[in-house]
Amino acid sequence: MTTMADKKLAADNIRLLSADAVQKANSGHPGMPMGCADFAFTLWYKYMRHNPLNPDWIGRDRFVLSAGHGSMLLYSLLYLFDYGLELDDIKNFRQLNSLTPGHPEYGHTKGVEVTTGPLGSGFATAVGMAIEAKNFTARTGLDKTDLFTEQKIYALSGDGCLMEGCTHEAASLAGHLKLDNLICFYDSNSITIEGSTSLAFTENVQKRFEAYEWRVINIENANDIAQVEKGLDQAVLSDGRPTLIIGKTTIAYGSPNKAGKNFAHGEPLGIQELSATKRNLGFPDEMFFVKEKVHEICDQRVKKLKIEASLWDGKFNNFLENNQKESKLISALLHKPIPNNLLEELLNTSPIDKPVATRVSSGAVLQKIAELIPAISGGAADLSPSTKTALTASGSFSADTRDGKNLHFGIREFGMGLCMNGMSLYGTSIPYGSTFMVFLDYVKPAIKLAALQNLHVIYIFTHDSLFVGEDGPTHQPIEQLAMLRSLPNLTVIRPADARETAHAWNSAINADGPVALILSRQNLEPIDKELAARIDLAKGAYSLKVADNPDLILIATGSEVNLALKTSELLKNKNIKTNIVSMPSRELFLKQSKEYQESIIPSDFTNKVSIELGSTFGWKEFVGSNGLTIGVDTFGASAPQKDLEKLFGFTPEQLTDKIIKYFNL
Ligand SMILES: Cc1ncc(C[n+]2csc(CCOP(=O)(O)OP(=O)(O)O)c2C)c(N)n1
Ligand SMILES: [Mg+2]
Repeated sequence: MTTMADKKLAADNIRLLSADAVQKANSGHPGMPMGCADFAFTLWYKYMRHNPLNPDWIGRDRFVLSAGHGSMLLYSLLYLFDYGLELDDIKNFRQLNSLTPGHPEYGHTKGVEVTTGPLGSGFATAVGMAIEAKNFTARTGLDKTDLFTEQKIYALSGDGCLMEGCTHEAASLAGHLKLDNLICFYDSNSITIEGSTSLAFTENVQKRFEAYEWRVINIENANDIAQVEKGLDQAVLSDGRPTLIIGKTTIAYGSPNKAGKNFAHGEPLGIQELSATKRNLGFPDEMFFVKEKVHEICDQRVKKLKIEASLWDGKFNNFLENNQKESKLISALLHKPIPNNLLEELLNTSPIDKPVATRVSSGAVLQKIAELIPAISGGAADLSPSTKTALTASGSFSADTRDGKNLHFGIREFGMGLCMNGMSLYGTSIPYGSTFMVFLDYVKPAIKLAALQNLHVIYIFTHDSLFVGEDGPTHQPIEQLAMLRSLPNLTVIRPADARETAHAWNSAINADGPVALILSRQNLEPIDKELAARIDLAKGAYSLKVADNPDLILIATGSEVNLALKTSELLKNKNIKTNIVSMPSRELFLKQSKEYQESIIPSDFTNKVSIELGSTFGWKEFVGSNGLTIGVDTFGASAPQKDLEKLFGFTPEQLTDKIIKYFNL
């Protein structure tokens, strides 16, 4: 029997391990781990279903440390619960190549479910996990067993998380969707970096969450384990809504002189104060001291957890054996196999021989993908009629219909992106999300987190240039392509017509990280059939048209490929010979061998032109210092496309003149 005193001892030990690690690193955040140790230990020890032996166990509850600055709290737990962290890892907190970086990094440290640090992002990611858990179990019939009914997604958030807008978006969606598998703990310590929350945050959080249709449970003193247990006993019993536990805590609890103070947030306690804290908590004045009793109770618990997980596995395997159809689907969702002939199937579905917008051909292709790859699910931020992303063969995911694959994220772009990350991290979806390209500014931080975590999520950004026309400059992307291309580990693909769009989706599905598809609102002529035989999108760029001894190389992307072809015809009339390079993906091209790159865009060839209806930023890299970059480096204007073409010099005639003049041809 573990006594309350034993549990308190463990929580105190977590406080001190965390404070010691911050002290040794001489950087980090001791306050939050010290304040939340009672809640977090209680959760991990008594309530959470997890399996340290197999951190990827699909039956596990998820724990998301949204307040990522409190990473030492998580590392202390991973150490005590035997996830593979050693005391030396704790001693190496924040050091180069350690398993204990400043903020938790998914894929780097076993047991870290999500990369967190940008406040609020973990909370919203947890909402995505809760969505996917509901969807996965409903689609596979597992919701009718007792295997997943108890599964919870836990998030730990602080004042900062709840101030950030993304938690508003995600909480609003979670309440609407009645995600009763979601339990968020709010570490209400009334302190942030600058001082008391009264400086900037006085709203009634309880009423706010009740308005979102959440259940709110208050723990008056969440540094008292008995009260924490009472709160969690209630929280784990679903009442049909997501749950917010508001736990009042004291930052740096246990420190005689720094508890409750804002400077305990992000600086070491100091050697003297650390000693005083250890004295106060009845611990010896030693660094990284772990009481035997604490190891004992954690080890016992881990043993039990392992037994519970293996019993669960037995039941799960039994389900798989007795439910062939469901078992097949579960396997497809978990392993996400890709048919060998995917590209062929997509080309057969794509309307390749008539002028269509690439958003439209993408929509057609997506239906086929959803049919062939069950793990595909997603939606839009209220724009699916425009982004063409609704799956016609499937229903909507809602509080009443958990098995629908169409997600209605609402007008919450940032929330959408973070939910996509959560869906992907849960492990049973290749999620996609869509909006107008210009609004990717609202979702960018989520894309960065997807790139950092190498998540296979797919963005569909439509209305990809100022040729959206009449909506005007607020709706016209300019710098968005350059911004996306500057993000490491993101593959950006801007196809030129329906054929290239089928290829683009093929590459997106075969990618092993995040992808952004950039699609047109306006119709685009299909690339001439003969030329189209040269399409080699997977290489990122290829020669669509080749001349003998060319005078020029025109490099274009997306809607500007056709424009380049037309321009080359006019140039030909003037005896100027051009090569046309279609470059749908800079990233894929830069992954090719130097020889291939040189064969398409030779560096010693001077007369090179880039044509793209957006910022010219980045194009000098390909056209060289003598080359010509044609784009738009101002904002657009509200007018019909025809007028904008002339205003910005994007007619074949204007382009021809400009090129001839520039190169003195
Ligand atoms: C999006 C974002 N903005 C700012 C920061 C920098 N930052 C880290 S912690 C913090 C204060 C957080 O306060 P709170 O959540 O109450 O944490 P506590 O001080 O209670 O540990 C800030 C501003 C951040 N990590 N993420
Ligand atoms: Mg706080």
